[in-house]
Amino acid sequence: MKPTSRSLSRAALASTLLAASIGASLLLATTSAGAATTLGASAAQTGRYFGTAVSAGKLGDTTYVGILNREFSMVTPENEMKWDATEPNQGQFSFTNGDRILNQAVSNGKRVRGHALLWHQQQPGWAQGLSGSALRQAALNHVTQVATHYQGKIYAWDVVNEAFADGGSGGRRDSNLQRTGNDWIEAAFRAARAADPGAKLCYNDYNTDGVNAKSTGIYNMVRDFKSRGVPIDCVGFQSHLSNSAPSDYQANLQRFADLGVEVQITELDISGSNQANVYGTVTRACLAVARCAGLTVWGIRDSDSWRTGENPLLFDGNGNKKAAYTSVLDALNAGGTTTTPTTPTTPTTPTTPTTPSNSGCTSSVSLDSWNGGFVATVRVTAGSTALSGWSVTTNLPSGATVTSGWNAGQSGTTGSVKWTNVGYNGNVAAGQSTQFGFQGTGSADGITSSCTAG
Ligand code: G2I
Repeated sequence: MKPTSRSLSRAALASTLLAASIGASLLLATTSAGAATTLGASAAQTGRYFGTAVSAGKLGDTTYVGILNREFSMVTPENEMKWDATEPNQGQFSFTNGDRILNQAVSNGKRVRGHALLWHQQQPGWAQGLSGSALRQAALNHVTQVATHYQGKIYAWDVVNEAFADGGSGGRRDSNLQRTGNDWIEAAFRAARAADPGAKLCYNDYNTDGVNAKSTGIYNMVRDFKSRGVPIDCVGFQSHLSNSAPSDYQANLQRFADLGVEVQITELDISGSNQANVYGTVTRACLAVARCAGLTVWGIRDSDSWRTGENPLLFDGNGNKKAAYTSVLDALNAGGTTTTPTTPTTPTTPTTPTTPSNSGCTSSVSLDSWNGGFVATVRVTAGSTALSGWSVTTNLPSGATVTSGWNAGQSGTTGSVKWTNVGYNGNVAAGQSTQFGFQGTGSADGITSSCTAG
């Protein structure tokens, strides 16, 4: 029997419904695959991270740790890797709290941003009392020691934090570090690169969230560093914002990215009634810039924020998601450019091969050079018996002059310079190594070294 038009339309309706329901379930599957439900997972869809500042003192708080483990893929120690925390007395390093945060993060599959090797604030009292070459040497030794301790474990270091002045000058901020010479920033970057060639090295600052005199001063420094081969990989935009973001926020990120550095939002927090919208705007700006590697908020719950009473974060004091959270998550899930991860540029070039001069120990020099200067890192390695003291002679080419050294006693500044262990690094177990370093003017290309035990 011929189907009636009614039964035809019934059949058609049924198949339409069937198709619709298959379509709906397909659509649903697609949507849920593309809509991750945590900040870290949704940022990962475009190759980015989503991080938070973490305080070691809160790692026993189960609500805090629950949100941390669920939501974030990057961690920045809020205070625990700063100079006052890591070197409370000169030459005595304390990594306990920094290590706690790092280990908690790594064991939960997160990466770590190191913050911050040199800053005019949160310096230990002994450093505040230094100036000139003593401070320069202490600062570079600090960079070397801390970056060496965390070598291979840090995604990116804020090597220098907040070195530019606020206001219209576009110049450097006055500080004890700045008074050691304008090249202190590049010397710090070179020392950090020598200590941990695998970490991205960032300059980090605030009030740089649009095109203004301060961000332009930093832009010019980064451009200069890139042109001279100073090892810089990234610029951190803290983004402590109040109710709005500059209209050229994204354009400002993009102009830095166009210099060939990665850009990162490093300390995001936003006060005010427009908070949720601004969080969305900032997130979309990062997503629109291919070299924007990720965003970090400066704390988890409003009660964890340094901005007491301003409630600038994504979770309320009870750990509940706020509208700002949803705004960020939706922006991340809407997608954007896929970020193009870069690897640190200009890795240190090891120069001299190990020169075994006698039994007992060997030495090798890593040089990080720029036009007119260098930082040398010397590794001293014990042979088959332990060392209870060592000395290294470095032979510098003519024109090279040592201006300061660290972790070794020094005799001479040009030509043949002798270095002797200090109290804490004379004992080196068989097969193990210790390091010292120095910086100087001129070119040290061709430097050789030899080590003597005892
Ligand atoms: O100031 C906000 C941030 C600006 N950019 C660099 C960041 O490193 C900085 O973080 C804040 C921390 O969030 C605060 O927690 O840096 C402050 C220090 O300048 C930190 O505050 C300090 C207090 O001033 C100290 O009294 C306290 O002992 O935190 C210390 C540890 O809790």
